[in-house]
Amino acid sequence: MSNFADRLAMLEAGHRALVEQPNEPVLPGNGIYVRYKNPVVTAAHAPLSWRYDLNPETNPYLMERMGINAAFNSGAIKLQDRYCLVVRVEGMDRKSFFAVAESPNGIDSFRFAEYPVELPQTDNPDVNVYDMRLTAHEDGWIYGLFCTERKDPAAPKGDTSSAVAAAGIVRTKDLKTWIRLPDLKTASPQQRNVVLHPEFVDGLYLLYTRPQDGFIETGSGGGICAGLSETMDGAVLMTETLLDEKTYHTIKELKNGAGAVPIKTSKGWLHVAHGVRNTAAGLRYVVYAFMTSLEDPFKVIARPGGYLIAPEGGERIGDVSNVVFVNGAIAEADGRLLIYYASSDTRLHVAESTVDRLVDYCLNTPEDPLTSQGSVAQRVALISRNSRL
Ligand code: M1P
Repeated sequence: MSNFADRLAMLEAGHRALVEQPNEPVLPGNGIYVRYKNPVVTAAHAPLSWRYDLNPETNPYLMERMGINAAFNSGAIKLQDRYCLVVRVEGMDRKSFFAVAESPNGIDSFRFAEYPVELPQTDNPDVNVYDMRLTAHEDGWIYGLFCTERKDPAAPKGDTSSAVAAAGIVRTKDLKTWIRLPDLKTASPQQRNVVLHPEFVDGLYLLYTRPQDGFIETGSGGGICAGLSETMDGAVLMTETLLDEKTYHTIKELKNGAGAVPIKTSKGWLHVAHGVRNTAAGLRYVVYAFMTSLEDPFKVIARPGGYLIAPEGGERIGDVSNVVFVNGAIAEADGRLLIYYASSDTRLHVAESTVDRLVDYCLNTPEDPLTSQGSVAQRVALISRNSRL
C-alpha cells in the first residue's frame, strides 16, 4: 500500500477526473429525448472531505470510514445561470440526507457544495429524509417538499421496520438557508411523493399527494391526488381529489406518484411522474408523463400510453434494481428540458428534450387501450397509415 500522501494524490486525481469528465449525448435517441453517456451525479462525486479523515495523524491509513453508498433522486432548479440539484445522498449507514450540487450546463461538471444541507427539525425529529421536490412558487419562496420517515410508534415489539412516511416542508431563497415548516397534514396515515404546484389556484396552494395505507403498499389509497391548502406554514389538506389513478395492467398497476414539479406550457401543465408494477423479479419503476388543464389543474387532458423512461442496460442494476425515478426537471426559457432521473436508487442521470417535444408526445401518443386487442388495433392502424405513405 502506498503511503498517505500517494494515496491522497491518487484519490484527488480520480475525483477531479470524475467531476470534470465531459458528458455526451447518446444519439440518435428516440425522438422524444436523448440520454447522456455518463450519470451526472454518483456516490463517487461526494467530496473526499465528506468520506475521509484527511489528517494523517488520526487516519494514517487514509481509510474511507464514512463512505457514501448512493447519490440519486434529486430535486432540480435553475437559479440565474446555475443548474442546481438537491440530491438524495445516502451514507453507508443507510441514512439519506440532502446536498446541493451545481453545474454550469446541467449535463456534466456537477460539484457538491462544501457541506450537505443541515435540515432544521420539527418537534418530531426525522429518522430518514429523501426525495426533495423544489418548487419556485409565485409567492416568492423556493419550497422543498420531501419524505420524512419515522419509526411507526404503533409497531409491535420486535417489529423494527414499520415506518410512517409524511411530507416534510422547508423553504429557502438561496438553497443555503432553510426554514423548516410543519409537516403536511392530510387524512391519509402515510404520504410520499408530495409536490407543490408553482402557482396559486384560487388563491390557495395546490399540492399533489399520494395517500397510502401502509409504508410500501398504497392499499385502498394511492393514485396521484391533489388538494388545496390555505397556507404552507401549517399546510393542511381537508380533501384530496384523485387525479391520476393506478390502473390494472398498466405501468402504474401497483402504485404511482408525482415526480417533478409540473411545467407550465401553452397547452397545459406537463407532469413527469413514476408508475410501479409488480413482477416475478420484484417491483419495476418507470417514468411516465401526462398533462393537466391550464384552466383546471385537477383535470387530466392527456395520458400517453406506456412509459416515457424505463431502466436500460446498467441503469437496471443497483441497490433497488429495475427502477427509474424522477423528482426534478429544469425547463429553460428557450424550451430546453432537462429531466433528472435516477436509476435503481443508486445514481443520477439526465435526459434532454424540449418542452414542445414532450407536449407533442403527450398530446399525440395514443392512450393505453387497456387490452391486448386494443393494443394490436392501435399498431395495425399505425402500420396501415405507414403503408399508404
Ligand atoms: O425504491 C424505489 C423508490 O421507492 C419509493 O417510491 P414510492 O413511494 O413510489 O414507492 C421511494 O422511496 C423512492 O425514493 C425510491 O426511489
